[in-house]
Amino acid sequence: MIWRGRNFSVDFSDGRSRVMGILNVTPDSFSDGGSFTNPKAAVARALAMVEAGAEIIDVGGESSRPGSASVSLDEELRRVIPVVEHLTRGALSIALRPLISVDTTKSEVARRALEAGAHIINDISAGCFDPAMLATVARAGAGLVLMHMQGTPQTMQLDPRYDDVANEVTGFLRERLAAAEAAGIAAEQIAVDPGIGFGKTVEHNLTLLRRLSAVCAFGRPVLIGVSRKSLIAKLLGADGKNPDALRQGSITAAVWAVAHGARIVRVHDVAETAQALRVIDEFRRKP
Ligand code: 7PM
Repeated sequence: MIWRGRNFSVDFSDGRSRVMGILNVTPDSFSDGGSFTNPKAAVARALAMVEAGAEIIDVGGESSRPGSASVSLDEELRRVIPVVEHLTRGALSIALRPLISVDTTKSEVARRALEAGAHIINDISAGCFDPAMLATVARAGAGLVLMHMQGTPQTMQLDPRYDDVANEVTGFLRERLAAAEAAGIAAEQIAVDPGIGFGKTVEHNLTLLRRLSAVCAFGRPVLIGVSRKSLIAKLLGADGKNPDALRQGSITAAVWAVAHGARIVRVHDVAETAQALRVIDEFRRKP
């Protein structure tokens, strides 16, 4: 399986899973041990994650924390674009060449980030929030992550309901894959993500993690983000305020996801997760 766009290519046929390191550039980012609104600090953090084994850096300027307020276009551009420019134009990109994805639902942020050299747009709304998003990704020939969310970040955790969560999530992803392809995005540019924690109860999340094969059946790389999420905190009876208390649980969830077919995991603790995945990748490898 290959994931590629005009300026990147990831070949999963080597059997290795890939770590996507989370780079929050939000002043209110809480779960990465600090915030990186200063581009220099953000670049240093990105470099550390790449050295620790991240092959993709996911730059996010709009917190999608449940109940969080949305960020203005100007503010999100101010946070994200300088960091993308540093990451794609600086020495880091030449020496280590991480792929840069940008976690945004705004087509103007996507357009400017892709113009600055980003490779992938990670849209937690799967192109539903901004009607120009799919055309923007198509025009740039970029990679795209299509993620499922029920509702919006402001309201999604109030009362999530499904008749059959696995069916509804795969049905949504099937519809968004078709919409993306109709907009001129090739299937090989797309990765899919069931959106752990995005309008889901603990039981919904567990069902999706048990039925990952249903998401893998699209034949596209599956991305899972579960690192430090409230799912892990709830399973451990932790309050979620101390990220150290969620590290081992998050790694275990990442290992489960990869063992059940996920190809990319989006994480905070890159070194520890990369080590775990190196082992599980060998277990998975076909003889
Ligand atoms: C507060 C709550 C802050 C949740 C941040 C988050 C995903 C993502 C995020 C994911 C993809 C986080 C999330 N999660 N993109 N962006 N998949 N594709 O825990 O699961 O980082 S934001």
